[in-house]
Amino acid sequence: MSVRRALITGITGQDGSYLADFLLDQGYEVHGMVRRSSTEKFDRIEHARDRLILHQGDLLDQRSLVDTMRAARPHEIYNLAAMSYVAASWVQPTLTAEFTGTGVTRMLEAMRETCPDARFYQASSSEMFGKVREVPQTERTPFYPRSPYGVAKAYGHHITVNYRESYGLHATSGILFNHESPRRGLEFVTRKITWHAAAIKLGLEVKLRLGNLEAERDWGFAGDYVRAMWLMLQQDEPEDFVIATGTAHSVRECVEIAFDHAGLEVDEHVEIDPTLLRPAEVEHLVGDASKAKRILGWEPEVGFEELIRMMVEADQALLKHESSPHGVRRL
Ligand code: NAP
Ligand code: G4F
Repeated sequence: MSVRRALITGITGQDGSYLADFLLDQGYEVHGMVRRSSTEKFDRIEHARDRLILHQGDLLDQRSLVDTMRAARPHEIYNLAAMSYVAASWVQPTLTAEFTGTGVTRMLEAMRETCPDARFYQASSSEMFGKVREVPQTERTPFYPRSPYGVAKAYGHHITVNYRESYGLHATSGILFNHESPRRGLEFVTRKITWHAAAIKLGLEVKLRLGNLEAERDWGFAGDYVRAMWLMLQQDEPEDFVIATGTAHSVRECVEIAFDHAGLEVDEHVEIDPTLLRPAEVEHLVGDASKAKRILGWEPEVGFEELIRMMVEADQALLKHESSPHGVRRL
C-alpha cells in the first residue's frame, strides 16, 4: 500500500505535536502548516523536525492554504490551528472569529478546490456547550457558547457539517473536552498550576494567582485525544463525536493534587486575583463519550490525578534543567 499523507494545521501546538508523533508512528508522511514568525517557536516538534515536511501558511490567507494543500497532497487533513485561549478571545474577538471561525471555511474551500477526496477533521470544542443545556453533554446537546471563542468554534462546527452535507466531503467534527499534557501552553489553568507548583517548590516563585477556583472541567490527556481524532478519519462515513472522560473536577481539586504532589501547602501560596475572572464563565462541563466508545472503540487511558502528577513532574524536570547553568529559564 502506498504511503498515507496527512496535513496538520497547528502542528506547533500541543495537539498538533502529539498528533504528528502519533501519525509518524503509524507510518504516515506528515506535513505541517506553520506561520511565519521572526522567531521560530517549534519547541514541541523539535524532536521530530527532520521527519516532518513543513509548509508556510496562515488561516487568514487563502492562497497559502491552497498552495499548502497542493504541495502536501494529503489523504487526511487535521485542522487544529486556531486562537485557542478563551480568555484572549474577549481581548481580540474579531481576530478570534477570523482564525477560529472563518478560517475553517477557508480550509474547507481550499480542500474543495485541491483535494476534495481527502478526509477532513475539525477541532471543535466543548466550550460550544458553554451554559450547558444538559448534563452530561453529548453530540445532540444544543450549543450555548459563553465566549467569543465558543461562538467562533460553533461557527466552525456548523460550517464543517454544512460542507459535508452540501458537497459530500468526508468532513468530521470532533467535539473534544479539555485535554492537557506537559506540552500544554503555560496560560491554561492546569499547566499554570503545575508549573507554579514546581517553581514554588524549587524556590523560583512564591505565589500562584488564580481566578475562579470553582469552575469544573472534564480534563483528559492530549495523547489519548489525538488517537480519537485519527480514529474518526478511519470511519467510512463522516460523523461527529464527543471525546471526554465522563468525570469533572474543579480548578480547586487540580491545585490540591498538584500542590500535594509537590509537597506544598495550598493556603500558603495560592491567592485569588479578581482580574482573572472572565466576563462570562463556563461553570461546569462534563462529556458523555458513549458514541466514540461504541463506534470508534476509543477509551481514555490516563486518569485526572495521574495526568496532573505527570505534569508536575515534567515541570520540575524542566525547571531544574532551565535553572541549571546549562539551561535557559522560560515563562
Ligand atoms: P494550541 O496549543 O494553542 O495550538 C494552536 C495552534 O494553532 C498553534 O500551532 C498555532 O501556531 C496555530 N495557529 C494559531 N493561529 C493560526 C493562524 N492564523 N494560522 C495558522 N496557524 C495558527 O492549541 P491546542 O490545545 O493544541 O488545540 C488544538 C485545537 O483544538 C485548537 O483548534 C483548539 O481550539 C481545539 N481544542 C482544544 C482543546 C484542548 O483542551 N486543548 C479542546 C477542544 C478543542 P503558533 O505556534 O504559530 O502560535
Ligand atoms: O484552562 P482554561 O483556560 O481552559 P478553558 O477556558 O476551559 O478552554 C480550554 O478548553 C476548551 C475546551 O472546553 C478548549 F476549546 C480551549 O481551546 C481551551 O483549550 O480554563 C479552565 C477554567 C476556566 O473556568 C477558568 O475561568 O479555569 C478557570 N481559571 C481559574 N483561574 C483559570 C484561571 N484559567 C486560566 N487560564 N488561568 C487562571 O488563572
